[in-house]
Amino acid sequence: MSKRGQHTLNEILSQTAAWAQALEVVESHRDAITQLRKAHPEIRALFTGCGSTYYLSWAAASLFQQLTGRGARPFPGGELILYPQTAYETDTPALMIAISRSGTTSETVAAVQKFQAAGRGPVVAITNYADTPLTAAADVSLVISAGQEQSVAQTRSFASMYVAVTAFAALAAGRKDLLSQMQALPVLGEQLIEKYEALARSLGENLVLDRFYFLGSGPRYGLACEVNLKMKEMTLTHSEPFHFFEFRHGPMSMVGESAAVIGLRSSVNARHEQTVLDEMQAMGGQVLSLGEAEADVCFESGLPEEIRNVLYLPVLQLMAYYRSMAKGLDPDQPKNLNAVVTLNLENL
Ligand code: F1P
Repeated sequence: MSKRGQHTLNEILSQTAAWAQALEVVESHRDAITQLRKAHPEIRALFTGCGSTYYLSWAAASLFQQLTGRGARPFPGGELILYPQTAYETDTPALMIAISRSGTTSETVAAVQKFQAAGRGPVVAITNYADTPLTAAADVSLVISAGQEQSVAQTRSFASMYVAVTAFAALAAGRKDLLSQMQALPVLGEQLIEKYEALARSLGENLVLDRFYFLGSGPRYGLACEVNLKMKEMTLTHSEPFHFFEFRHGPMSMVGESAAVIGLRSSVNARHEQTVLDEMQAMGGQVLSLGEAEADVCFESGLPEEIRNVLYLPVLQLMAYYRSMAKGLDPDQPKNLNAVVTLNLENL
């Protein structure tokens, strides 16, 4: 019998080895990715997944567009099968990047099959398991086995696939230099975990807090969505993600002494984003900022903004883990949730 929460903690703490493998996997597919870029220089990208991997698609699409200058949009797998006309542009080919830890989630696999049946374009899979319906269907598969997990909620797997997608976007943009700089990430991640685990624990164990708001803009919005999902799944706490300025348009009415407002701050817009956090602190909220410098959690990575975003994840995943434990829950096994969600999609 495993101890309550043992798998989640182990997976969070060991994730940097999976980041390193993600970089190796992308590097080993460099020719295939370069070939895709050259064969389809103008192609737009559709990123898809479900749950955590849908949020990963959000983060990835934004980053892909920022790095390559090509249009990219995220869709939940389910929306691509129910409303493909809202995603596909008439007569315009697209590149689909399907993201799934398991490679077996019904909607994601069906979205890929539907995309292929309509002859829309090539498919790249980003996943943690080989030999799945997803890898069987994809033209190129980036499989990061070191991201596999025993827990239901994604932590190590998510981060490993996010590193892979970041490296993929860098190569799709022809930026090999960024891929080389990413090699520093695993060591930086380890240092960050070591330095800030105690802070994550004290915030996580603060049960006076009853609501969590995660603010992230641009490529960080999808990451804010994901850490918000960790709070829901693992800790059964009211939690929501927002773009920084959006939070001021209504949601800030919820801020008071029991609210945590957590800012995934950029460098490029640090001043504006910090202004929002300062305002929430003045309203009584418990504020935590994460960023490259002058933040409660400082990365001090020296890396370009586009490639260091994975560093936001471990401390916030740990915060969710410690809150779950403090509430007497089992973070390895969230309520009402299975590791893979399967639906009967026969008639779609
Ligand atoms: C995604 C998923 C999520 C869910 C949970 C378990 O599966 O089912 O929807 O929130 O985190 O994983 P996958 O397609 O990435 O395997």
